Amino acid sequence: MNTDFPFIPYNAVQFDEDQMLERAKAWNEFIQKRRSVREFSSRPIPIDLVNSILQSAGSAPSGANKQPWTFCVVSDPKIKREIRIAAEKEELENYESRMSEEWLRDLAPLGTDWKKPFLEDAPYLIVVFKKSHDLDEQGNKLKNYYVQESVGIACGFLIAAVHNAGLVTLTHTPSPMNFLCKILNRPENEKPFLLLPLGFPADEITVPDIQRKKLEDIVAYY
Ligand code: IYR
Repeated sequence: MNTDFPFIPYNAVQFDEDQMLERAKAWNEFIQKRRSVREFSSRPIPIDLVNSILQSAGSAPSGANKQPWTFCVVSDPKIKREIRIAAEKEELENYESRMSEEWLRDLAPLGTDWKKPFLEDAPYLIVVFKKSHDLDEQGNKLKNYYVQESVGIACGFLIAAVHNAGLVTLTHTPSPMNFLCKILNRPENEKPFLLLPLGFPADEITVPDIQRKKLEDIVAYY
């Protein structure tokens, strides 16, 4: 077999069956506590914490191990302001004319609107870009595969790592979000995927009392 990678032993983590169930239940209980938060404290967080979370995100599986993502870390208040102004401009148009009646009705219980103060309040904004292709040193295109799936999985890892660290985030998708390429001066092979404010929740916030679907409503056994 011709391969660029030597194969090395896989040292699987191992637990006995009781431990496995206990760990699965403990993780479930913990991840169930995660909520999307829209009001952020400006309390700073150390960059080491952000970097560690992003390393976890970057460990996600990806098509042919191409890792087709870039995580932009924004803390500069001037850039955050620029992003907020551009995002709110798009969102105002969304809420006032582009979103359907049904969509607005579905969002009403969540209390969202076009105003996005969290884009300035949160100490960090993580702007995730997907790389539709890569470029070699000569500028030739190199293919990436299952980009949408890969970057989506990496964002899932990121969100879980944020919760694990005791921080909060929100999957924000200002739409359209091309303005992020310009503001952050990204190369042409990168397209914005998701914007995640990162920080502590503001004091005494509330979240909507949503319920998660029951297991029998999300699983089919064969
Ligand atoms: N992107 C808009 C609208 C929005 C859409 C969905 I679907 C949500 O679950 C929440 C919001 C916004 O961020 O307000």
